[in-house]
Formats: sequence, structure tokens, C-alpha cells
Amino acid sequence: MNVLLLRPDPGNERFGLGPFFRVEPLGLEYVASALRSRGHEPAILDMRFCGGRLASWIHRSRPRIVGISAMHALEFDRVLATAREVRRISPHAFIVVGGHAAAAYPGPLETGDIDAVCVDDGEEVLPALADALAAGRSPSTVPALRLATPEGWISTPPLSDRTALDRVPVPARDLVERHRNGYHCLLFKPVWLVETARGCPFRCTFCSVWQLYDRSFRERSIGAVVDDLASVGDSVFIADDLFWNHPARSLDLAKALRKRGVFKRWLLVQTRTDIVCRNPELLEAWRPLAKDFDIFFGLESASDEGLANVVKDARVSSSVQAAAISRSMGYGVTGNFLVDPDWREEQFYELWDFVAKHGFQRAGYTILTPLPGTELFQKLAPILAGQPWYKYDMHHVLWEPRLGAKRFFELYAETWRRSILNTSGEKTWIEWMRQVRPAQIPYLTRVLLRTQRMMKPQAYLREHEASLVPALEIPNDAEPAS
Ligand code: B12
Repeated sequence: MNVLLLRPDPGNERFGLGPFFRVEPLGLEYVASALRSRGHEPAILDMRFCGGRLASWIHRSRPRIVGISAMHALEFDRVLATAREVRRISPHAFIVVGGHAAAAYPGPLETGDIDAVCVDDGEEVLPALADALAAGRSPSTVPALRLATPEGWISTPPLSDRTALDRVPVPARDLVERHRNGYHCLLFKPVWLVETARGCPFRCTFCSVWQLYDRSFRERSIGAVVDDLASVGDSVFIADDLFWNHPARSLDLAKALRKRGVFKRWLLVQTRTDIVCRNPELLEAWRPLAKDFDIFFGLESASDEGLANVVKDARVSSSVQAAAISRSMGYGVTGNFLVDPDWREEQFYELWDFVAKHGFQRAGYTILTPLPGTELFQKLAPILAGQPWYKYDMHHVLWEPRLGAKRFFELYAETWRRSILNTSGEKTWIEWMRQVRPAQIPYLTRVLLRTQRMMKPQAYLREHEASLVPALEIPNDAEPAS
């Protein structure tokens, strides 16, 4: 059966680090690989590169199923628009949406243009759906779906167990290889996305991952990860929600990679500060595996009280110590702090002091946002009703901040001005350019120009005031910094 898998353009990368990171649709590649193993014929269209060619792809591949990925809630409007377009072009295709945000919060996708939403991992569910449709069986026999029926939307039974990651050992990267040079992270291009483990056992209130996976943590076997890492190129973003979570396995993996001779130009992993503090030997074992090695920490707050408020189950002393350990071994330290719309001025000053004192200028800042799929979202649902999805990018506020929007955004923009990204600040445009090859200068200039809007309160305020504008009419991404 022909299956077309679509990665829509998110439609909102005006703020945040989105423009710095454009990575391959790894989830779709795993789903495609699983479909192939059952004899189906998948294709992937990454609409971030060729969205305008949707109709010709559909006419050419004549898919019986069209799968659309919805990784972030902020993409819902684009996902709905894509489904509408597919329905128009191919009224008889079965349209199914999957991906993290869809699984965590399927409700907004339950519309007439969508036939089903996959509420668990796709490796198991989509092949089961393709098998059912090929055999003329009802999709209601397929597990882990929200399904449109003449009687309304129903849930099919859940999967009997969490999908083992080794079920699909290798993603179908060949289906997106034509875009490889378009996948990049910061200055590393092309970039590969690799998954070694999935899920997180912690319970931070702002995160929808553990809530979807019930705090489970699944690992790929060491052999599969080594094969995958050996097969990809030189610059790798590790997609794991929590790297180094299982120390013994992480040590074994480092050893196996060394033995196989797998070394990279650049690696980026995401982890927790307390894990690093408890296991410096892991950092020692991993450091030789890449020339440049960046760690992205969930720093979240400059105070223990702030960390407790989001149930981080860690202390700021860990942030300071983890940064020191990592830097002492030559890792690049980056991360993210949360800024709460409920803050008073003092909390901004506290954050600025912490960042300056401990050298966290490479970190970013996001606004504490109740993401669909979290308990926080459920609790606040009544006051969130009617907010457009593009605002769930963690750079908008969904209600009036305590300081008022104007003052809040002045301080938020000032927070970003203290980061390394401010070209009028600590690191000038010239200094950025010195770090790159001449051919990279136009790209880096474009990215930096775009990033400067995060330091302009007016840029945020304009969108805050336009909150009732439908998502698809919001200003174009390509808008220059003003
Ligand atoms: C890589 C990544 C990114 C990358 C690239 C994303 C991209 N544009 O392609 C970057 C760094 C740019 C990014 C940015 C952001 N991200 Co992000 N990201 C991830 C991350 C870490 C990994 C995703 C991944 O590839 N996983 C590996 C693959 C194998 O798994 P998968 O994609 O889930 O796919 C499986 C299933 O979902 C399913 N599936 C997937 N697609 C489909 C399609 C169909 C049809 C079917 C049936 C099934 C299916 O099957 C797959 C195999 O099982 C996730 C964490 C996570 N666990 O999802 C966060 C995550 C998705 N991101 C998140 C957030 C909040 C953001 C930001 C807003 C953060 C910020 N600080 O600004 C920005 C938004 C950027 C923007 N404006 O678009 C949240 C989303 C929360 C939500 N409910 O919306 C997550 C869950 C992280 C978290 N802990 O909260 N992100």
C-alpha cells in the first residue's frame, strides 16, 4: 500500500531558536521503516522544503493513507490546513495525524478533514492501520487511535505494551536524503538526528513527555545505536529526552562506539544537571567521541524556589556544579531558563545576576507555557480557551502577565539582550563571523538578524495585541527583523 508521510512547515519560527535548528523528521523515518518491513511503500514529503508540491506528490504517489506529523502544539493550525488540502486533492485517502503533540492532546485535530489521530508511537500503529485497510478490515480494529466514525470520535484500545524501540532498528533516512543539506543545527550542516532512548522518568510540570509516556524510559540496544551512529554523518543532534539517564548503559555505549571507531565532528545532547553531577565519569567517557560536544541543560530557574515550583527535583547548586564539571572537560554548556508571566521585577534581576555570575550567556529563555498534554494545561484550560495555537511556542503569553504585557516584554527582551545572541552585546557580529568560513557568513548573518527580534519588546507586543488574528493570517516568517 502506498503511504505518503508529511512533515508540515511549523509556520511559526519568528521567535526562539527554531531558525537555528532544522532537523530531519526522524519520527516519520521510523514509521516509514516499520511500514517497509510489512511490505508497504512509504514516501516522505518534508513540506518545509517543498510544501508547494503537495498536489503533484499526491498525484504521483496515489497514497491510500496520508500521515501528517504534529510534533508541537504550535503546529496544529498548519496540520489542520494541510489535512484540508489533502482532503481536497485526494478525497478518498485515509488521513491520519500522529506525533508528540497529536498523541498528547488529540482533541483539536478531531475535525472532518482527519480520519484518525495516532495516540501512541507510530512504529506499531501505522503498519497495523495499513494492514487493516489493505485487508478491508475496519480501522476500529487498530490500537491506539482516536477514530472518526459515523457515531462520532471514538478511542480504539491502547497498545498492549509500550513499543520496544528495537522493533525498528534503523530509520528510513534514504527517504529524506535529498534534503540532507538543508538540515542544520547552528553552524553544523548537514546534520543528522539520532535517537538512542525515549522518555523521561522525571516529572517537571511544564513538560508533556513524561505525561504521555507515564514516566517510562526506553532504550535502543547498543548494537542498533552503534550501527545508526556509524551510518550517519559527522554532525549529530541526539533526540533523546534525557541523555545519560542510565549510567551503566551510557558507559557501555561510549565504549562500543570507541571500539567501532565512531567519532564525530559535533554532538549535541540534552540532559539534567544532577545526572552530570552524579556521573562525571560518563562525561569523561563520552568527551573523546566528538571534536565539539555541546550539552543542553534544562536549567529552568535561578533559584531553588523556582525549581521547586516546576517540580524539577533538582537544586541550583547542581546547575552551577554541572556547568563547572562540563566546562572543565571541554564541553560547550548551553540550556534554557523559564520566565514566568507571574514574575515581579526582582525575579528578572535575580536571573540576570545568576546568568552573569555563572557564565550562562549561551542559554536561552522561554516563557512558562502550559503545553497541551500537561496537567497544568488541563487546570488552566478555561482561561486558555480561544488562544491561537501559534502562541504555544513559549515566546508568547497566553494571559496578561502580572507586570502588564508592556513591562513584562521589556524585561523579557532585556533578558535575551544579555545572551550571546545579542550582536550589540558581549559578542559582536564581527566576532561571530570570525568563527565561520566565508561561505557561511550570509547564512549566519541572516540567522543573527532574525534573532535580534527576540530583543525587541515591540515584536512581542505586536503579536500579543493581535491575539485574535487567526493563525494563518499572522505575519510571514520571512519578515525581516525590525
Ligand atoms: C527534535 C525536537 C525539536 C527540534 C526540531 C523540531 C522540528 N521542527 O523538526 C527543535 C530543536 C527545533 C525543537 C524546537 C522546539 N521544540 Co521540540 N522537540 C524535539 C524533541 C526533543 C525530539 C523529537 C523527535 O524527533 N523525537 C524522536 C522521534 C523518533 O519521535 P517522535 O517525533 O515523537 O515520533 C514518533 C511518534 O511521535 C510517532 N509519530 C511521529 N510523527 C507521526 C506521524 C504519523 C502520521 C503517525 C501515525 C505517528 C507519528 O511515531 C514516531 C515513532 O514512534 C521533542 C521531544 C519528544 N519526545 O517529542 C521536543 C518537543 C516535541 N519540543 C517541544 C517544544 C516545546 C519545542 C519548542 C517550543 C521549544 C523552544 N524552546 O522554543 C521549539 C518549537 C520550535 C518551532 N517554532 O517549531 C515539546 C513539545 C510540547 C508540545 N506539547 O507542544 C517537546 C515534546 C519537548 C518537551 N520535553 O516538552 N524541537
